[in-house]
Amino acid sequence: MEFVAAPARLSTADATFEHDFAQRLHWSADTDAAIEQRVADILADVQKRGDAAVLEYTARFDALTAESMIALELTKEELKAAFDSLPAEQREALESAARRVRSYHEAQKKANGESWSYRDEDGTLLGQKVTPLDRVGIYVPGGKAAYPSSVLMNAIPAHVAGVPEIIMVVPTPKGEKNPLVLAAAYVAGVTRAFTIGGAQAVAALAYGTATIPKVDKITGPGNAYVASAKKRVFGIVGIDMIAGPSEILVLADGTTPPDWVAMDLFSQAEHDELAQSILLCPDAAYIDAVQREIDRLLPEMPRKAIIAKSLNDRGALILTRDMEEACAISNRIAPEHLEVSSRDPHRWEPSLKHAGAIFLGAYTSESLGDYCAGPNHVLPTSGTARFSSPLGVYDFQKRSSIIEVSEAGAQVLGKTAAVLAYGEGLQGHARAAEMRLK
Ligand code: HSO
Ligand code: ZN
Repeated sequence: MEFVAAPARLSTADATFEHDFAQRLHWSADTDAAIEQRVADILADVQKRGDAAVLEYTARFDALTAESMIALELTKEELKAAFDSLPAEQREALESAARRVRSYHEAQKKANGESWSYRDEDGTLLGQKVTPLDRVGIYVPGGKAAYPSSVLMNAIPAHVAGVPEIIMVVPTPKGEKNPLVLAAAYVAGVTRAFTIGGAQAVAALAYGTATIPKVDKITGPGNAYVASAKKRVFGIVGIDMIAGPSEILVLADGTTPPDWVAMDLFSQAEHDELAQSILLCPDAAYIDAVQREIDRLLPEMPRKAIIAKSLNDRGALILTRDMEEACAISNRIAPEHLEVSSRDPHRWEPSLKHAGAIFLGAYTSESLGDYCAGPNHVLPTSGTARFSSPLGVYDFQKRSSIIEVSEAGAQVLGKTAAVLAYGEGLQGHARAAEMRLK
């Protein structure tokens, strides 16, 4: 079968631009009421019946039976054996990616993940104490969406944060295990791993069962059931984000070989039919060249059906008046990944405010960031980069305020507090402050 990929051609100079642009960007993340109900039932059942319920759902949905949950635990030896079974090239790639991701997150911890304090003029000590979460759960999808790289991206920042227990869950339909996923868990320092998935696994982590320890936060991507379950258990446990389909926006000044840009657009389109790949460029001839490369390269792509559907339904090649306008439109989109494919990326970077990750220069293909550059590949999607950040060490830490008021400090603060407390009609507060006045 022949596939054609023709992303929408838009131009900011067209009268219909705003309308066409809004239509391209719009997508529905509507939740399905039937899924919501099923998930609510599964959560309630696991909360009530624990391991027995998890075993039943695992047998039903993954065709994986076990006498007890313990039989579904992957031992440390099994994780190591999976790692040892890989070809040397894959072992080395996993280790080298893990090393770079670890260094990056160690730098992140040093820069904004450490405790701090200061003393004011009265000798009062004020500060913030940063502590890791005690126990986190990492959800890893099974089947075709199983990404070993995502195991690294979730577990390594938790490890660097100092989380002592990292519990991974990964569905293994019919018992089929993905050795790369198990090996990544080994390399990333996962503490325990269970072959369970879906809403039942999220429930087990959130409520705890006789076998599965209750965690403090659940991170990691999943299908609609997993996303719905994570939303529902939020509040009992923390969650990371609910990630939508992948997105790439390439801002090009026309100096990068057009086949490089075409392939970068494919790289996210191949994730999902709902993924979004957009090119913004002030040079019409260059946009034509990229479209020609899309036509030339598509037939070679094993996932051409997914790529074509994603580009046809959600892709766009947008002609702008200049690079300034391209930057402004990029900020409106707030893409998950933003490539500044320009000879002079630092000229444009200061104008770019909203993006999950910014890739500067023609050599910085997004795919390098997806695997091994170092920064996290779990990023805000669907415009949420306007207000949120990549997954990081800070997601596995929390902060406590520290206050140690000196005797001299209590004399000054006591008066201020008492006045405000009386104003609020709270005698107990006022007198607690006043008792410490000389
Ligand atoms: N681009 C994806 C991450 C990924 N890519 C995993 C390849 N494997 C979401 O940002
Ligand atoms: Zn990717």
